[in-house]
Amino acid sequence: TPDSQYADVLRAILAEGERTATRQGVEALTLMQQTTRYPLRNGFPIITERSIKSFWPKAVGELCAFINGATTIDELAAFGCDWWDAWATPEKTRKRGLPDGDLGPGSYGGAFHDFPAPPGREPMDQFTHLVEQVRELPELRTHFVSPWIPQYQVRGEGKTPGTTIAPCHGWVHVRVLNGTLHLHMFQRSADVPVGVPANMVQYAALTLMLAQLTGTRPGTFHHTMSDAHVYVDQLDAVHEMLAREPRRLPTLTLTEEGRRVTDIHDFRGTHFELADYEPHPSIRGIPVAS
Ligand code: UFP
Repeated sequence: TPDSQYADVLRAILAEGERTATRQGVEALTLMQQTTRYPLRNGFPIITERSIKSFWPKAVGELCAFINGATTIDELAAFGCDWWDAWATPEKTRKRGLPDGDLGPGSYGGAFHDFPAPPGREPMDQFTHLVEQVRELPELRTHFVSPWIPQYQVRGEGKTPGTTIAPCHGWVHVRVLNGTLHLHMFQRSADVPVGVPANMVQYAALTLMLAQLTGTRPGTFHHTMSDAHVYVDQLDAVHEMLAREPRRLPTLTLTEEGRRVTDIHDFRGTHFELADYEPHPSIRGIPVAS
């Protein structure tokens, strides 16, 4: 059956969103707390309102890179993800005292893979820890990952954050119920037309990876978008998507090689294959605020 949750979020923002100024200089229609849930047995959440066939593997590659601690655009490119240039321009990195092309230790890779530890302790690799904990104590409600290192997120006059970006997504709560692994991802800031389709793919794919690594069945991907927004320069594209009937969700599965992975760091975007994806045509050039 077709899935209209993504279109429903867009429609809710158009109907109830407040027009507000943003850091990026383009106004946005903003609505707080939109949620979606995708039981993965019903299909995989890759939007059908426009085709993202050409970029879903890059989204998975990006998350794999972050899990491996990537903080530079070169490291991200090595995982097949080439869309970070706008966030690591010399102007942005130098202003924060970072090397060219480096998003900084306060970006996703730093937080996921090298979370700062108290003196005398090793930095924390959060996903290694998560997998170990789920394997050992699946019944716990404490399986949680955070992309947010507060000391690197101070902004304002005279302050220097340790990153060129403030993580938008990646607060992850994993819960295993009767052998089925559910994943809830909280997203602080959600560009619903452009960013969210990629973020949905990333964390639904993560659900498959974690289930594979822990011998559980993939359950539901829950997505909370705290600040869900549409930039006003994206409205034409949004109306175009909403004029299209949502279609049934495709299937994303791990390849044979992917099913043999035993260490979370070894997953790659190429370990997934997509079937039965019959979306509406892509929409080129939807503006992205950086
Ligand atoms: N954004 C996403 N998903 C992402 C990503 C960025 O939606 O994966 F990297 C959007 C959200 C927002 C902007 O429009 O990027 C970040 O701006 P801010 O830091 O002001 O929330």
